[in-house]
Amino acid sequence: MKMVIAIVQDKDVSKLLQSVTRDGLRATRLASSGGFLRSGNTTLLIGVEVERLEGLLLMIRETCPQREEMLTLAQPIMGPADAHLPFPIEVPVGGATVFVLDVEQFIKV
Ligand code: 2BA
Ligand code: 2BA
Repeated sequence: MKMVIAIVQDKDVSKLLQSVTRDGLRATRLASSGGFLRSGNTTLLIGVEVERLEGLLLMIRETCPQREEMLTLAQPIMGPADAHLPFPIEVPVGGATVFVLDVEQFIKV
């Protein structure tokens, strides 16, 4: 068994969870946020049998497209007064950041 940790954008979660459960897979959803943009995202824990892993990864690829997001950073400007000039940068976000871990034991008690 593998544990798939998928960090996805909030807007993609419901579609992905629909596909996951429709396929008979199980998942746990955690509210999370990224260290860089500091905005909300969702972390899904999905324990799957090895033979279903590729299908799951395909599902994630199909439901979580990559997008560009505008982020406003405050850049210090040199001068007599300490000033910060806000400037927008475009950051690619998504599709999904996925970690696949080996599961040593899966126990239900
Ligand atoms: P955030 O940390 O909010 O990052 C959002 C996007 O900002 C990232 O998209 C990436 O394009 C950019 N970014 C992040 N850190 C950066 C940095 N130090 N310098 C320049 N650009 C940076 P993704 O790479 O698609 O990541 C989406 C979210 O997935 C991240 O949200 C974070 O929550 C998670 N993530 C990505 N890589 C991770 C990792 N190695 N470990 C744990 N979480 C990770
Ligand atoms: P359980 O199988 O006892 O699962 C309880 C909770 O444990 C799940 O909540 C989920 O958060 C987590 N979980 C279980 N197996 C997991 C796995 N392989 N990977 C990640 N997390 C896992 P819910 O998703 O709300 O499910 C509640 C109950 O509904 C489940 O109890 C199961 O009896 C049933 N169920 C869940 N998904 C199903 C599906 N795709 N088809 C049929 N029944 C499902």
